Amino acid sequence: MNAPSNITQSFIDADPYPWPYNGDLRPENTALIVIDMQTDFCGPGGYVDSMGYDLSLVRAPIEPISRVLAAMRAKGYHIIHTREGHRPDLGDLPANKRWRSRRINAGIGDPGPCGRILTRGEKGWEIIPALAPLPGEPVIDKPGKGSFYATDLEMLLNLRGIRNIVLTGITTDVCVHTTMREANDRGFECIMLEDCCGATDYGNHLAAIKMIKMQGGVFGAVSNSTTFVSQLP
Ligand code: C5J
Repeated sequence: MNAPSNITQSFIDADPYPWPYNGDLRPENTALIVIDMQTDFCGPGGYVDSMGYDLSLVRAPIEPISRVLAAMRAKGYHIIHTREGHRPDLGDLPANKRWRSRRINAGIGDPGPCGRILTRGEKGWEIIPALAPLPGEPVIDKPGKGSFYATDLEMLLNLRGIRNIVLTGITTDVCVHTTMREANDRGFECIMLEDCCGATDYGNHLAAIKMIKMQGGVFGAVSNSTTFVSQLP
């Protein structure tokens, strides 16, 4: 759909096309989604740390995200946060997901330095204080990688008239990518800010970004926090 003719068109420099495709970029129709910036994914003693990955890769996006958050909050854009985690009784944890995590000594639901791993209500499951949601900003609790599966995210976006989604968070190749794919298939216009994302493997981070740009932007477009903040209307 093209922007109504009485609306000024605004674009963010992005790859492979200026985003959004129709220039209809406004606080009313655009949301920032901050994905899974939880201690379990980027803090000492959390799930990713227990698996032995380099925390610096998943902590790198904290500062760029906080700049984007501040800019979008100041201009009145929608802000949504997500958390991956399971019910304390693990009734929403598929057996194969638990089995795989236990094989690598990071059993979901098992005790760890930050409480039970990836379990709702535990310390490790909380969003890190540097990116804490403000009162009124929705937090989507999801049992899977995608933010749409088994959540009310789509309803919330539709009821607010949101068409554009700015994706940030961790990890680039897993929860951020899955959410971007889910959103794209539903017709949302997506952009990923590459320095606002991080993966447990840098090669996977780069590959995930490259995948977005194929086929004319098969899942949307890619930009970065500096460009985005300087061009955000
Ligand atoms: C993973 C996530 N990697 N937030 N979750 O298990 O990407």
